Amino acid sequence: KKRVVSGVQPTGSIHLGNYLGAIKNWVALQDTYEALFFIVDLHAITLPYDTRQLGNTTRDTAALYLACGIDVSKASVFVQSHVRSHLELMWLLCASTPIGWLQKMIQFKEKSRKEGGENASVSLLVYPDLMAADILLYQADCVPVGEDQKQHLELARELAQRVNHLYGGKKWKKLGGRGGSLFKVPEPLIPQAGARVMSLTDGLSKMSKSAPSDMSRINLLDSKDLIADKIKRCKTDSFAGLEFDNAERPECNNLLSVYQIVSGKTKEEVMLECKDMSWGKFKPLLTDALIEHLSPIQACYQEITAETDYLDKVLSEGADRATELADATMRNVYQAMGFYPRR
Ligand code: AQP
Repeated sequence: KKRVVSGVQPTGSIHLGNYLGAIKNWVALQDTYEALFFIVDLHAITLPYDTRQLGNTTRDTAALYLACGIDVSKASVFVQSHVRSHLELMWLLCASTPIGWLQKMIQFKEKSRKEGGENASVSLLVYPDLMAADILLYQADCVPVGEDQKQHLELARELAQRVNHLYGGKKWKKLGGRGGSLFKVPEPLIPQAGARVMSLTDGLSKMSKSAPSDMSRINLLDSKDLIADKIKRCKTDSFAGLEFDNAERPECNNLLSVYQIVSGKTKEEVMLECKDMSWGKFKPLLTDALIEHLSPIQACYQEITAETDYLDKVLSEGADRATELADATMRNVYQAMGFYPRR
């Protein structure tokens, strides 16, 4: 089986965008691939964060992975910081990463500007090295990536090739290694279109954990009343009827797309049903579909979190499995880079 890895940052509540854009796709992937899904807590500290919340959010994110349908008999689920090699490999990769590669990353430019330029943390700059370590450590064949992570995955691929060239092959063999490549070069898995969920208050920005207003997103754990309130107050427009794909109506396209996915209908069915509807008629329909889709996930989350030992056991077993795979890579990398082994 080919191996796939992916993760979500525990930087806030998991929202509909994380679910429809990432976690829901993972559920489909776990049948075909050998999957490792982790909670990337080490990435979550690259921007200022609340130490009282990080642990809780990490636990909630893990519980939601399971509640959304990640099956631990098929996939390994673990917390990134529980497998120390992510950090070790990141450092070793840093040694082969030209600073220029990191400085040209769009996400670094945008996020560091927001943090006040020179005041942004070094971790924000080396974030792509940690992400490359997350992937290369497990010799992943593919990584599901959205538009905003494409550049980081490309860097991971270039880095894998660079390290293979610098330290692999004959040079590694001379040091007693098996020779050949140290890392598999991962391929991107681009999810189908339509999975990008936009903010409820601005159809041109993506739904995001870090947006200041909670009214801009539907969190997977929002109550029925809160979901109803958020949909009632979300941004719409004053055109007649409803339609997909009109660039002048980003909110309309977003809400219809969300409805289509959570109701399990086709685009054509949604069009037939909704094209002549007013917002007043459509909003309760969307609210009900959202509640119906999210209720079983919420019930499952409650069951999982009622029993803390269960989740901890799952995470511990996941970390054991991941450590086994990671250790094999690390032994090779240390050897190929010429380190003196502990005997
Ligand atoms: N709005 C979205 N629509 C579709 N997919 C989305 N993802 C995030 N937002 C949307 C996908 O969720 C996964 C987790 O990404 P992350 O934890 O690295 O967070 P992010 O991409 O930076 O976006 P968030 O969740 O809104 O967090 P903040 O606000 O902290 O940036 C990824 O696969 C991502 O594509």
